[in-house]
Formats: sequence, structure tokens, C-alpha cells
Amino acid sequence: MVLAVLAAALGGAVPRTPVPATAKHTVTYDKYSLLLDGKRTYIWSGEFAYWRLPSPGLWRDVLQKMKANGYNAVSIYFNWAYHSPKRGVYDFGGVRDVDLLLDIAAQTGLYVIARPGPYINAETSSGGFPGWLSNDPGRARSDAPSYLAAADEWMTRIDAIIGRHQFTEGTGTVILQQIENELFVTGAAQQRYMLRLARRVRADGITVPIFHNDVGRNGYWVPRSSEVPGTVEGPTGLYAFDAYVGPQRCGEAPKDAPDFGLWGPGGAKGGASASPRTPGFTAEFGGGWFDHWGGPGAYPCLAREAGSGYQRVFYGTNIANGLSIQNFYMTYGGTSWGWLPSPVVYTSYDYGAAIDEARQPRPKATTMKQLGMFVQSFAPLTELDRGDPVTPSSAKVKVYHDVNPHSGAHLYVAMHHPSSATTDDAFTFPISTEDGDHTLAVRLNGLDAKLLVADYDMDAQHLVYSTSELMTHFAGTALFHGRRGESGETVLRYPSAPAVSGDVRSSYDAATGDLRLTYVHDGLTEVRITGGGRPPLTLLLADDEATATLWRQDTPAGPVLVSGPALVRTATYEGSDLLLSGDTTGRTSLRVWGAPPGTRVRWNGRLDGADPVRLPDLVWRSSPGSPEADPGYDDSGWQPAGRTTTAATTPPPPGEPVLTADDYGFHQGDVWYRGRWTGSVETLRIRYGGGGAGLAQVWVDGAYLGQNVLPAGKPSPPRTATATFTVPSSSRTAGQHVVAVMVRNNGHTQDVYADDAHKEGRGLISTSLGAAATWRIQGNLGGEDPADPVRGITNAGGLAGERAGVHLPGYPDAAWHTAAVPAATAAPGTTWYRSTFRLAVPAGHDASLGLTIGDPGTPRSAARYRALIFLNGWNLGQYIADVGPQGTFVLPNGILDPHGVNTLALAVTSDGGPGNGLEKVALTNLGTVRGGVDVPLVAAPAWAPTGG
Ligand code: IPT
Repeated sequence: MVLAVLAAALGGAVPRTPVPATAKHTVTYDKYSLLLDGKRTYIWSGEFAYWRLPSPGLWRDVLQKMKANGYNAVSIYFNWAYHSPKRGVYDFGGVRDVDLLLDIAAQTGLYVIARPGPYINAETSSGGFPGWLSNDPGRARSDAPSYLAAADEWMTRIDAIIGRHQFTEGTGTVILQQIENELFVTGAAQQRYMLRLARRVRADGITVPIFHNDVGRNGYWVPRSSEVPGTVEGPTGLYAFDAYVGPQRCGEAPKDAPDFGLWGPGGAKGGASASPRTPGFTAEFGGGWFDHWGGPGAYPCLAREAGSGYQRVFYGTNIANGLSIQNFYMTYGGTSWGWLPSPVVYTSYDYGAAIDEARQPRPKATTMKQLGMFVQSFAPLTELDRGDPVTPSSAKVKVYHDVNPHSGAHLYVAMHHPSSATTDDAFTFPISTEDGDHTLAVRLNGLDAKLLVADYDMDAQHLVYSTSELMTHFAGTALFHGRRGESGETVLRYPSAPAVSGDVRSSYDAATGDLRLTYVHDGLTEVRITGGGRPPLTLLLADDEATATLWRQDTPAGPVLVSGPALVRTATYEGSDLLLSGDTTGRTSLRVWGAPPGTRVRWNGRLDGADPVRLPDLVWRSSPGSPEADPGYDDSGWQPAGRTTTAATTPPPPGEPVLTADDYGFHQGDVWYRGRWTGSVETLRIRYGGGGAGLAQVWVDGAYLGQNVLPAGKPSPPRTATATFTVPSSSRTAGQHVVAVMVRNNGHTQDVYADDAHKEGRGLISTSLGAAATWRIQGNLGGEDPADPVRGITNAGGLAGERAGVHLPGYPDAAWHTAAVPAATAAPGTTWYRSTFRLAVPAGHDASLGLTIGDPGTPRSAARYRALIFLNGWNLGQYIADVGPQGTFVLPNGILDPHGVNTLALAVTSDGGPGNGLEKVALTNLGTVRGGVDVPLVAAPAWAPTGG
């Protein structure tokens, strides 16, 4: 049924509708779980970085996808650098509107774990420290007064926003706040710093519990009440740790899932055992892993290898170990657009996560939905004690056993022994509950775990046990699932024989009251059980594939379960109409369980596949882009680079000028230098800092001398290099010479070890000209006051074209010559390409489009060049042909206008060698659905003759 009005009612321009204040709430905890208003709540959270998705309209899309896929919380790093171009200057507008983000999270029904640093790591430049902090003399992440003042500045501002969205205050859904991140230097200076942060947070009005994220399991920054030998106490209420113990390289053999619970090896290094009085809490547990410059292009395979089997085994082990707060890093990784990446990563931060960079839920999202709905439905999980040991019939498997001390419900988590084994094993194991002794027949085929429950009062029913996994239930409806083709057995207890209809075998044992259902998981089987002295039950038995299109939505009038669409985003009642919104990818029928009889179900569009999306060919114009190399170029407006002191960890030799870009307020993007000296030199040696796969190009008297490229690689690529160039004989003369150098700064090093690594210099550090040359420097227009405050500091680089606004929509390129792409070669230095194209994505569709450069089948090409990709003025990433591995770049709607004219600009930087020119460039469709959310275009300035 088509109801156009519905889309309007549910969508609209990213609305600023603050969450109405309700009564205040409480967030408390004990050793088992968090309690929200006294109610034990399992927190199943996914990490999302708003700053890696510069389109607020799409925040709702991702958060709705998370909610629909079983998450009840979102964990968010707030990135200081993203908001602060200059000391004292903060921007929380436009794509940086975190107030809006927290509103959307609340409207979507997600709790928020707020993680504002100040240090976040996160594979972003300087680990989230603003560029200007590189110039601060005080040691970061210590109690150095200048650093504390800087940190206070950020915390006060971000706390003010987070504070407005606290669950405790009745104005939002923030339930926890982290201070710092993975601070594993724990000396007196850090102790004082942590205390200062906690006091700051409280003084700023944060009333939710505070925690820190311990890097791995060191027992650092545990609450003072922990009293575990070997731990370091901190001003925290909760203890949390992170764990990246799953796949990190393609094709790796599966690893064993460790026991990080109270019952594991124990003590300070055992995870939750470091803090036995607080709930087991993984602030980050691997939802994938990051890939690096020059890497294999690991995301698709990481997504598979950190997929369903890994999730069940590892997250299931955490559940079995009593952990009740789990956050998965990442759940949507997004894009390190502009100059966000730290030296280790390239543009895509897809992470192999449950939702891919192009916002498409992967098959592993369905497993998260199964697990997430289970942990929220099976309330006994929030209070688990270890049960009696269970001995299965095969030594090739093991079974964890937990019991809820109040309800008596049991949890059994079965997996291979070791858990990494991938054999096909059928086995049995005995259970002994208040319902008697039973034997469960279970199969584990491949990397897998099964989370089974027994002796469970399920609404008005009583479940004796099931060898199918419980996904969710509410009055009158229960959904279990299993692997396709595997048999299952579900036993429910009834005072008298009930009637059973549906495709199962059933038998009733009057002596025990057990109704035994046996079946094979195959698609979706609906079983109806009536009579027997209990209210009727619709029992849904699904194979895993069938759960992909099963959605639970909670409305004020109770939950419904919907089957059919590719996604169900929202459900609301309007009178006796149930309004559903979501996405479809094919013709589908709609089934709803749980709605009152007589409900009319309405869907926000046609229940059909997506219409075709036609993508235009791109036509290009081009223009040279390195005028700075010309000896006659007028650099009189550039800053003289003659400082004598620096906070950088890479000062020049004594007596030589400080050249590093940060000292002149240029903290990100490309930076140009022009130096003058008198006399003849044969060679020119430069030392420069360029981050991962960074580069320097050198000209003398207008002649191109060559380039140097920093090697890419893991885990810690070199970020500075020394390179020597031969000066051509024509320039080996007495008299004055001009050297021009362009340095690409691919990000500041993260401060992982709290040793000020982010202060490693970027741009030129020193040259063999020493004190004999005088220099000028130019980076992004305006430096710390970026000329384009809307796209902001993240977008700002110092190429001449960027300073002239060549990347902006509306730049007058009519005089540029038309360019053939692919191009046989390019001039040394930078060449700009521009293309304007019109899109007409059908209305009511969400097409996620990308730009592919080169051959999408290979992670790197033989061509030696790189390209910055600007869409409508936004720097959406960097392609490095010969380093790779990324060839396809996501163009997010909101920045992209799917219904209008768009402008692409590419800054191609080449050494000018044969073949080192722009390869084929094409628009690509990364996934289209009928549906989506309303995505307003992000307002940003176009080119104007006076500005830009
Ligand atoms: C942990 C960080 O907390 C997080 O910010 C991110 O960098 C993540 O790792 C990796 O993606 S650091 C830990 C693995 C040493």
C-alpha cells in the first residue's frame, strides 16, 4: 500500500526536536549489571563515529539500522580535533552538531556511551588532539598546566552538550561517560590528570557513572572499591577494558575466545576480574579491525572472518562469562574523510564492521540482531552466577553454564573446545534444572557457538529448554532460530495437553507436562499452540537466513514482529493503523505478529525492489596546479618561516630555522615551502614529516627534481624521512636560487604511549641548506582560521587550487581544456580535474554511490600518482594508485545531491613519469534500496570571486 504522506510524517529535514524532559532517572550498578531506574539492563552497544560520516541526515539512517539490528546503545567518541581549529575556538554546527546527534540517538531509542577523550586514539590524526595542541609545550595526557588548561577547554564545552542529553537528568539517553582512553602510563602525573578530568566532568554537571577504557587487560584505572592486588585505582565508578582478540589479518587461523569474566583466570589482568564489584564491561570489543596504507584491502574478508561464527563464539563467551555491557568497535566505521586519518589508515574506515562504509548492513548484522535481541529479551542474563560444570558427550566441545540466582533460569553456551575449532560435531549434554533432568542434542558445524536457555518463564509460558536459540519473545509470540538444515527441539510445559498446529512433530507427556516439538530449521515455520491451560502462543522457528528479514519494533502499545522487508526502521500506531517504515530490496510481503486484531498495517511506500539508478559518465576538464614551483611565483603573502623554537619532538639542528608546519598554524593537508639561497650546491637534502605514505616533491629554479614517498606499512609506518636530490647543473651557479617543496601531510602520529608522539614534525624539518636559506611557508588558507569554516579544519589543505577554491562548486572552469581520462601521464606536481554531473536517483530511494578510480579488481596499480577527491568542495579521501589498497570512495548523500548537479574535483599529484596519470574514473552504485531516510543537503559555500 503506498502512502506518500507517511514519509513526510516520519522524515522531514533533520529536525531539531529536543527530547522533551521527562522525570529524572537513575543509573546504578552492582557486580552483575547496570540498573536503569532500578531495572537491570543488558547493554549491547555499537561504536559509531559521527565525524566519519559528514552528513547529519545519514546519522539517523545508521542509528536506525543499529537499533533495528538489535543494538540498544551507541558508543560515541567525540573528536576534539574535529571541533577545534584553534585554541579557544569550537564549532558544534553543521556536520559537527553533536546536540542533534544525541537527539537522534534518543529518538531512535538508543542509550549513549559518551567517550569525549580528551584523547581517543581511533586511528585519527593525533588520536583526536587538535592540531594546535602540537604547539603546546606541556606533555599531553599528564598534569602539565598548559595541557590541563587545553583539556579543560574541550571538556567543559563537550560536557555542556553531553550533559544536556543525560538519562539521569531526564533529557536524553546518555548513560555512561568515559574519561581518557587507554592511558597505560600510570605515574603520579597521570594520576593527578585523571583525577582532574573526573572532577572536571562532575563540575560540568555530568551525573552518569564515569569509566575509563583499559588498553587490553591491565587492571588500570579500576574504581577505588575494587581492592584487587596489582590494579591501579582511578577516579572511576566502573571499570572497562578493550579486547581485539579476533581476526586482524585475512586468512588467519581462527583464534581462541578468552575468558574475560569474573570467573576467568582472574585478578588484575583477567578483564572483569580486575573490578569484582562492578559489571563486566568491554568498552571496545573487536567488531572488525582496521586496514592500513599499502594493506591488502582487508575489509570484505575481515567482515567475513569477524562474522557470524566469530561473533557468536567471542561475544557469546563474554555473555557466558557474565559480561553485561558490551560495545563493539566498530559497528559503522565510516570514512576518514579530509585529513582525519592517522598515519596508519587510509580513507576507508570500513573496519569490516556490521554495517559497511556505504551504510549497507552485512550478513554479520543479522547475527548481531539475533544476539542483541536475545540479550535484551532474556532478562536472566543480567544477573548470572556460574552454574555447575556440564560435561558434554564429546571432548571436542565445551559448554559454559550459568544460572540466574533469582529466577533459576539457566544459560548454556556451547562451542568447540578449543573454541577456534571448525569441525562438524554432533553431541549431547545433560542439564539438570527445576524442570528435571534432560539431555540436549546439539550440533556445531564450523566456527560456531550456541546460546541455549532452560527453565525459563517466558511471558505466560514456561520453556523447559530448547536446542534452538531464543531470539526474542513477548506476550503471545516467541521467536527461536538455528542453522538451516539442523534439527531443533523445543520443550514447553503445560498443565494439560495443548493443541499444536504447524509444521512440527509434537508430543505431550502428561506425567511431566512437557510439550515436545521437534523440527528442522528451514525458512520460517509458524507454530500455533492453544489451550493446555495457558494463553495461546505463536512460536516462530526460523533458520538464520530467515531472521535477516525479521524485525522487532517496540511501540508505546507494545512490541510487534515484522517479517518481509530488508529493514524495518520505525513502527507507530495511528489509531488502529500500524505505520511501518523501512527499506525493501525486492518485492516482498509483509507479515506482522503482535498487533491487536483488526490492525491495519501501512508501509511507507511500495513493497518492491529498487528502480534502476542510472549513473552518468564523467566528463573532465583539467588545469595545471603547482604554480608555486615557478621561480617567479609571488610568495610575498606567505609567512616567513624563521622561528627559532618549537614544541615539536623533531627540532632542526641548532641555529637552523624551524620549518615544521604546525609552528606556523598549518596542521593538516598539503603545505608548500619556498626557500632562497645564494651560491652553488650540488645536492639538496631534506628531512620531512609526512605521516603514512606521505610525500615531498622538490623543484629548484622551476626544474622538477623529484619526489620522495614515505613507505606504508604496519603496525607503525615511518612518518619522517630524509631524501637527497641532485641539483641540475643549470642551477649550480653563483647567485640566487629558489627551491620549492610541497609536502603532503598524511596525518599526525597518535599519542598511543602518552609520549607526545603527535608532536612529531610535519612538513619540512630541516634541509642541507641549513641556516643559509630563508624560507616562506603556506598551508591551508587561513591556517587555524580556515577560510571555509563550514567544511572546517578537517577539509582544509594548502594546494594553490584549494586556496583558490578550485575544489568548490561553481569555480569557473570554462577556460580549462577538456581532458581525456584515463590520461597517459601527468605533469610533475599537481594537476586539477573537474567534472560536473547531474544525478536523478528515483524519489523514495536510498542509493549509496561511490567513485571508483582505476581497476576496482586490484588493490594497487602500476601508476605512480595520487589524487585527492573533492565532492562539492568536500575532501572525501585520497587515492594512492601504487600504494593502495582503496580504489572506491564512498560519496555520502547530503554531501552528494542524488537529485541534482554535483561537482567532482580531483587533485592529481604525480612525478610526471610515463603512465603516472589519472586512470579510469567512474561512479559506482554501492547499494540501493527503496526507502531510506530524508537526507537534507549539507549547506556549504560555493566558490565566490572574493572568497574561496
Ligand atoms: C584501541 C583504541 O581504543 C581505539 O581508539 C582504536 O584505536 C582501536 O584500538 C583500534 O581500532 S587501541 C588498542 C587496540 C591498542
